[in-house]
Amino acid sequence: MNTPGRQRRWKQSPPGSHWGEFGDDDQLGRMNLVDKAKLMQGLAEVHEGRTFCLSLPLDHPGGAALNPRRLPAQRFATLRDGASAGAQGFCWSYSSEDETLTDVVCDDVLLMNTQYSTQWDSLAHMGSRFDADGDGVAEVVFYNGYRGGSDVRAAPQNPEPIADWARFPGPSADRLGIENLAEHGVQGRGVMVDLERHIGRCREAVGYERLMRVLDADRVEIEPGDMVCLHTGFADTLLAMKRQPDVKLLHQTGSGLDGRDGRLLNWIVDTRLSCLIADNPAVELVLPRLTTPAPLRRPKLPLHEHCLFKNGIHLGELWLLTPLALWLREHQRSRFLLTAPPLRLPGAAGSPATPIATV
Ligand code: UVW
Repeated sequence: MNTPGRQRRWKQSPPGSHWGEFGDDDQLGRMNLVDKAKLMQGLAEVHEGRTFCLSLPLDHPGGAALNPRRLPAQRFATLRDGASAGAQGFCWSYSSEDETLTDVVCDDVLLMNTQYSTQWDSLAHMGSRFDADGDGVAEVVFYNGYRGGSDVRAAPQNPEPIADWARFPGPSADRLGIENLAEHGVQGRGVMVDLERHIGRCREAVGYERLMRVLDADRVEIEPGDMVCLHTGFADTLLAMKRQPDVKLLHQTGSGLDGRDGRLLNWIVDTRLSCLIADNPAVELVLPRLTTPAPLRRPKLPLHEHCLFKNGIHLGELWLLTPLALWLREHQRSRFLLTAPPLRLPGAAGSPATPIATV
C-alpha cells in the first residue's frame, strides 16, 4: 500500500522496471501473485501424494572453487563436556549439573553463507547504481527505490573470532530481506521447463526463440503467479562430483537464460510469472566479457538486474530439479505443488531452502 501524503522514494525508475506495481512500499514483488487462488491451483496438481526434495545436501557444492566468495558451512557443537560426564566427549550431558541425570544433548552452531548451496535470492541481494532521485548522480538503490546504506545495509564481514558472536549484530537489510518471503509463505503452483530434455547438458544461453520452442514442444503453459523452474541438469552433475567440484567441467555444463536478450526479459515480465528458479548457479548464464566495445554502464548479470532490481522477481538457484523433471517427463506433466519457504531470518540477503514438490 502507498502511504498517503508521503513522498515517493524515487523520482525516476529504471527503464523496463515496474516499481510501484504492488504499492510503493511493497517488498514482495511478483510473489504477491502467489495468492489463495494460486495455492488452490497448486493443490489441484497433487494426484499421487508423492514428494520430491529439491535441495542439494547443503554441504554441496563442496569447497569454494565454484564461487570463491562463498565459503562452505562450518558446524560446531555449542558445548561439550568431557568423557568424565559420561557423554564420551561428543555431546553435552546433564550429568554435569547432577550426576543422577541421564540426558545427553547435541546442539549445533552453523556458520554458513546463506547462498552457498540451494538458495533463494531476496530482493536485497542485488541492486544497482542508478539515479532514482533525479539529481544527476547515481546512488545505490534496490527494488522499489529502497536505498543502499539506509534501507539495505551491508552486514559486517565474517565475525572473528567465533567467540565474538555475541556481539555480532547480524545482517541488516531493514527492507527487502528474505523474511518478507518467509512471512508470505512460498506455496503455490510450480511449472517445470525441461531445458535439458532439448538441449542436453551443454552450455547454451537460452534466449526467447529457443525458450518458446521448448515450451511449444512440451506444451508447457505458464500463467500469472506460476513459479517457474528451469531444469538444466547442472545440480545433478554437481551432486555426482561428491563435493569435489570439477569447476572446468562445470563451466561447460548446463544451459541458462540469456539475460542480454531483451525479448526474453519482456516475456518474463509479460507472463507475470512470480519467480524464476533453476538448478544452475545464477538462473542466467554468466557470459564471458564482451569482445566488442560495450556501453559504458551495464550490469554484469542483466537477468538479476531485470528480476531482482527492476521487477521484484525472486530467484532460486542451485535447486536439485533432475529427479522431479524426469518423473514429470515420464508422466507427461509439467505442473506440481511447490512448497519452498526460505528461513525467516530478518534482514538476510538470501536463504538456504529445502523446497518440496508434491505431485
Ligand atoms: C551472485 O553470484 C552475485 O549471485 P547469485 O548467487 O544470485 O548468482
